[in-house]
Amino acid sequence: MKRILTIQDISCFGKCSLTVALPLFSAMGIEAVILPTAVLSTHTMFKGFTCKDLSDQLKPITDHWKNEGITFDAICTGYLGTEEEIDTVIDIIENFRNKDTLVFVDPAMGDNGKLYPAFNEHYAKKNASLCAVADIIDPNITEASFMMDIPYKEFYNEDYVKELLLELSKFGTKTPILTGVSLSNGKTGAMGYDSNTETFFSYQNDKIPASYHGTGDIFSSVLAGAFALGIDRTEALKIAADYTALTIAETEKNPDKPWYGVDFEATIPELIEALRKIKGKNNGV
Ligand code: PXL
Repeated sequence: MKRILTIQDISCFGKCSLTVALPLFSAMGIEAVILPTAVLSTHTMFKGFTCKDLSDQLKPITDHWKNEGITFDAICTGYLGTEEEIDTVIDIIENFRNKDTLVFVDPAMGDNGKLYPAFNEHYAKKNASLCAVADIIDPNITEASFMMDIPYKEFYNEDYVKELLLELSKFGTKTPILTGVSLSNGKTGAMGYDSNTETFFSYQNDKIPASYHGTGDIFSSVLAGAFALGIDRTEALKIAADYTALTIAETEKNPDKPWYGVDFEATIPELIEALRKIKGKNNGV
């Protein structure tokens, strides 16, 4: 069984970061090891959230793992807290990676042209150093533009997306993937760039005209999990995008329409089924 380390906060209420990554990795048949960077009462879109920083625990926890000889097939990161914490996370990655470890970074820090309340532009730039040590990164357009000081565009064309990807690849990441990319009216998905082969790849599906918090973390967890399982990149984009879209559609049926997080639990059977089909195909069944 593949083992993945996921480094991000626990928002006790709100369905994001570790409270979605852990169940999704488990559903995907991956052993999930968690390194919580902070405990928050809710995610930061709620007013009055509490936050206990756990930065001083990261080194003792990971030192213990090292002594126990614990290793990871993949390491992924999501929402972090401070610039110092980014440095600690880079050290942890360097300490645990070997030539086969997949390092996946989601520089989660903003959306819709704005940074989340806890962050500023300096923090955004610091994320570039974390992206530099990753094999795969999956910022959205907001995060990419803040990291690189390229103006954010709400309306754009494919050339803009390609320009962002080429600039992201200059960080040193082999495979940057931009999420929330719409390449035509009524569609959304993701586009990536493989710097080894200098080729772009993308996947688009129908855009559901609804917006919920936490969908970026859901997309990112499934994408990281798919890569950790060795699924090829276009299939990985498809499984993550289709699952996210299905989850939004399912949430739309909920009369409460919980803005703070989607009903991803309801669609886990379809995720498992999609993975089963890929496995069947790869085995030639
Ligand atoms: O990536 C979403 C996220 C994760 N964790 C916390 C957040 C957010 C988005 O607002 O506030 C604490």
